[in-house]
Amino acid sequence: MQYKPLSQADPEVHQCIVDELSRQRNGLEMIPSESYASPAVLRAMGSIFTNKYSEGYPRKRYYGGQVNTDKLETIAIERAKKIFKVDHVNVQPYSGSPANLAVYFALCKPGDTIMGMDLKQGGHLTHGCKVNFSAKYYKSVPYGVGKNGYIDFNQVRAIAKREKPKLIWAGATAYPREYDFKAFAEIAKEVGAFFAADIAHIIGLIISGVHNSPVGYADVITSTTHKTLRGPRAGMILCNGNASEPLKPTPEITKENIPTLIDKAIFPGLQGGPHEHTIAGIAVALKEAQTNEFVESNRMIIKTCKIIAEELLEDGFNLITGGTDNHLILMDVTNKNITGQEAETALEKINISVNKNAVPNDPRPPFSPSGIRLGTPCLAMRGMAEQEAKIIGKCISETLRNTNNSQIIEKNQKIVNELCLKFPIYSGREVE
Ligand code: DSN
Repeated sequence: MQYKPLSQADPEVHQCIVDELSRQRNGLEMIPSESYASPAVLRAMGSIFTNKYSEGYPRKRYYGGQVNTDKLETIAIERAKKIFKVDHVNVQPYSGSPANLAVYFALCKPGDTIMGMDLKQGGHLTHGCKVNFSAKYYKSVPYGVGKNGYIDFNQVRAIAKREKPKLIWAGATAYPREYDFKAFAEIAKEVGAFFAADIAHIIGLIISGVHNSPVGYADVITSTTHKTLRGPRAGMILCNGNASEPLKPTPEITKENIPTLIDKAIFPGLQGGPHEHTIAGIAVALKEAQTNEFVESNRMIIKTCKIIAEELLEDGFNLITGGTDNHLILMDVTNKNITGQEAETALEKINISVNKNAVPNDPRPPFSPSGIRLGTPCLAMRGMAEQEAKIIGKCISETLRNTNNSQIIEKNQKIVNELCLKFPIYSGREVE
């Protein structure tokens, strides 16, 4: 069979990829949930493993021809087990939301009470937001943050004692501080709940030892693999204990049975054939995550984030919790007489991508919230360090204080362009 290169086979799609590559190269990506997958990860993901059906798990499949998929999936599993020092890993979730759905499916019955951080206070949709399956099929009793923006553990404990949830989640999408997994575990134990930690945002920080780990505290840990892990868009579930034979009936919902319950929830409970090409990308990302370069880059994510936070604080910006411990900043911009949407648009003009975001107890509507969320994973991955963080902090501050001043916009656009040229991404032809 004769194949044409993509540029000839489908010039329209090829052009979209070329244009997106140019956008990524020429702008500063500061949406904290984004990252750059390496060319090796991209290569693995775009491989011929996409052709293969492999329902089941290594050595227990429903289709033949699994000699290479078994080897591949086992490599990914073993790498994750080694990194996190856990007994059991499932690398088949299609992404973070399906991974979380599997936790519910494994550990709860419809109608059970579940508890996660309120979306309006920084939590994730799948942790019990009222428009999501997690609140439609379960009774959601959310917790939030205190006046200082930090998770209020007195409130978490009080709600847990009152509502007796079956499952408590730690993890969020817009929380700028370190999570106290031990405190969550203690509360879960007090009320007899399962404790799930969703580490999607901070997985790279945990691997690099710059954020504490939920291993040893959480009964089950979920993550995406495309945020600070820098892998493909997918998910992963980690736990301790051993899974029993998948062909046996689903066991009782107990802590000891979690590995089996999770495996059965993913397949055949929720998903069909695993995306082995994506699992190939996860395996490569997990190998890269064991390098010094990965660890150093994650250290730099936090350092640069703190520097940008300091610059913004100096100029009177209102940072939720007054700063950051991790890779992201959540900032209420209304004291500068702009909305989150206006801030996002102004920064887009200087080629910095951030996202508008609600702040805790936001009086404004979700489509036009009071804040923005920004972060440094992509900056550090480009090799930017303290000096560049200072420059970027100043650019953001000046732009947001002068959203209608075209000269200032132009000046900062130039600074951003120069930084992008000095710290290129995908500079070879390997991803074109
Ligand atoms: N949408 C992701 C984020 O941006 O944080 C969470 O799923």
